[in-house]
Amino acid sequence: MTNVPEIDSGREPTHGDNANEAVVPRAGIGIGAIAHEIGLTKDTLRVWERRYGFPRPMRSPGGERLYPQEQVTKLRLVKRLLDAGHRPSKVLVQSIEMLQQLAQDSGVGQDAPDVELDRLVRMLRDGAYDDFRFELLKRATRGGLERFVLDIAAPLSARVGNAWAAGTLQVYHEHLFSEAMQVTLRTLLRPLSDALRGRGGRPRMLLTTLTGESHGLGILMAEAIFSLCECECMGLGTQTPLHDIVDAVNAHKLDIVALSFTASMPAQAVTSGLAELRNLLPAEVGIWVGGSSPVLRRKLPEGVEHVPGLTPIDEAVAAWRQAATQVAML
Ligand code: B12
Repeated sequence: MTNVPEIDSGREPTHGDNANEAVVPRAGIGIGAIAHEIGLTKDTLRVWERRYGFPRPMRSPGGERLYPQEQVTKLRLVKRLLDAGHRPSKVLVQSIEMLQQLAQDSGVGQDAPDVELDRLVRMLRDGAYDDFRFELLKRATRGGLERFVLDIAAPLSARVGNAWAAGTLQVYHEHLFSEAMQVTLRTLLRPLSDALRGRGGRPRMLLTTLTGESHGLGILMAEAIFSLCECECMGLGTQTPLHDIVDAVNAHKLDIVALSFTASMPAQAVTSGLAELRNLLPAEVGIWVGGSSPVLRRKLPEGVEHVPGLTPIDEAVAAWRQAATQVAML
């Protein structure tokens, strides 16, 4: 959610116009910025334009595509519907009102009513950051790490993302949210990690994201749950190059690499990154992936396991331990 620079296109597409003519100022956003923001490739945007007549960008005096804000809003909605399983041919031809209806009918981006979570989002929106930070810490210490992760951190992240997509929170709100959430999670996690160190808790996990995935809250939440399952965890933050992952695994004799992917990382980058990492790691080292990227629900490279959420972590760890015991008995 970076601030996308607005470029004043000056007018509708008009190659060869006289630049001195009076112009109607119209704001537009370039194709690279749009593709990055929405999580699509530039090629996809061009193909849709040709095939479905949407989006319909204006042109800069130099002929570059410029997308007006209404089209960006519609594209954002289109992307969320596609992530939820709708097809491009069905959604791209609809009006924004129809798409909003479709999103509502299929529950896409809709937050279930929750007074407490709504209150936290309001604090962020109203600039009550000290209150927000205090509330997070209070809830975390009152309910404990697991309840905090499952009942507050995870659903609040989705809510904040939806509020940004709906335009009711700004990017800087999201940064403040991430900062406060990370501090709270780490504060609770630290004593647990310290106590687990040296106890030989297995599987020994490395947790990170691949280059291109800058969202780090999902993997931090996963680290909290793995730690509660008494796994020894090595969190490397976000965007670790593949060779560094491999070096860390070999140096520390780690059992599993756990990775997180949101929908903002292009599908191709997810699958190629995973295939390459699989090739580089010894066969006995597991790769577990989680997060909201729709790619994870499709076919993954052989030897990569999808853990579909935070609650299934318990089960995945138990299954790994059982398999490890059987191997040890052979
Ligand atoms: C905070 C945030 C940011 C912060 C990130 C700061 C940080 N240090 O992490 C900032 C402001 C920097 C940011 C930037 C962007 N963001 Co952002 N961001 C979010 C937000 C609110 C939370 C991010 C997050 O960490 N999510 C990850 C976790 C919490 O959610 P999850 O993927 O659903 O995973 C869950 C489980 O599956 C599990 N899990 C996750 N990982 C793993 C791993 C394992 C092994 C296991 C077992 C489980 C597990 O835990 C989660 C809890 O339920 C989300 C909203 C959302 N719904 O996630 C948007 C969101 C991910 N961002 C989005 C976008 C578009 C962006 C930008 C591209 C926007 C832009 N204009 O530039 C940039 C990306 C920049 C880049 N270079 O990649 C979109 C992506 C949608 C899409 N289809 O592309 C989202 C979904 C918002 C939205 N509703 O549209 N963002």
